[in-house]
Amino acid sequence: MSFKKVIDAIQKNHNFIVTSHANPDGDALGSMLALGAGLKFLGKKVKIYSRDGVPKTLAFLPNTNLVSRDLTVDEPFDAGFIVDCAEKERVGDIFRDSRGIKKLIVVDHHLKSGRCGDINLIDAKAPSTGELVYRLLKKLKVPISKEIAVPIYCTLVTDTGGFRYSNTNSKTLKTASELVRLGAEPWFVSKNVDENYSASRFKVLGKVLETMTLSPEGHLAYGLLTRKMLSEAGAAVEDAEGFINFFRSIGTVEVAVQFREESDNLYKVSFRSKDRVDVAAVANQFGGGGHARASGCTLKGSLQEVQSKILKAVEQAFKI
Ligand SMILES: [Mn+2]
Repeated sequence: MSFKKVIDAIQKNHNFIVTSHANPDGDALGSMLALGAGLKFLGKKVKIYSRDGVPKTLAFLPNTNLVSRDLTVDEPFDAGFIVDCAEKERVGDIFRDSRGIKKLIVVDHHLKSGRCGDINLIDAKAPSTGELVYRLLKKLKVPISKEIAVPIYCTLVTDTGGFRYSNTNSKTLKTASELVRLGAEPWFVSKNVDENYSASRFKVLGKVLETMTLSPEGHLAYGLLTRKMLSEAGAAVEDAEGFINFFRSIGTVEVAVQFREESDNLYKVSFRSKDRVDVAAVANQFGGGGHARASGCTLKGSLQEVQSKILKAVEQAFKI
């Protein structure tokens, strides 16, 4: 763990960019906002960059007005942070091609991390990237104000499924307890994260649930989300977040898979597992990544081709 190197880089530099993967989720955005606020407290100049801006569902977080969607390839920075992701290309094309960032620092908790940073602070055991940011800010003696506590608490809620997933342990709950003491309100965050959906979400959910296929022995469930379903329901991709968890929640299911049509002959495949199948290993076979219980990859081909490749790999994974 290279906390020391990261702390050094923060102390020696002034002008930072903080970013994460495109279509940021709660952990990505919460980590950016908390780190940004911490760096500002230390007197640093900070640009928080998100190619896709702030999703509506996360607009309740403090300081989202400071998130910028604009970046040019030559914009100069002493150092750049990528959080919750370790591949420059996942941030977006402009960031991937940027020439102005002198030192790149990755803070991430994914199992198979791209480690594209000059410094890589990676802990696959951390429940969220935000928890790593929290540890970093404490080591930097940054006082944890409410504007830091709330986004970090949000990273825990979103990445642990509301403190239910296997990445939740007593330390996670202790951290959450500290954050609540420091001003994060559980109901405020949960209400915004889990009870703030659009009605069109449920219209498209109905269509996706109808596509569900269950394997004969009931261990595998998979479903499909197409662009047509989204447009018929008047829904955006972000309205369909987390549908795969419905498939995993079936008692007999160990692995759930969702195929989402991204464009013609291009599918985003998401995986969830319950207890034993390492779905990060499955996603890795197709150039994707993630965690043992939640992962994803993108595949080219017709739906039939993509499904047959993926379902074969999942079948194999059951045998390991
Ligand atoms: Mn994460």
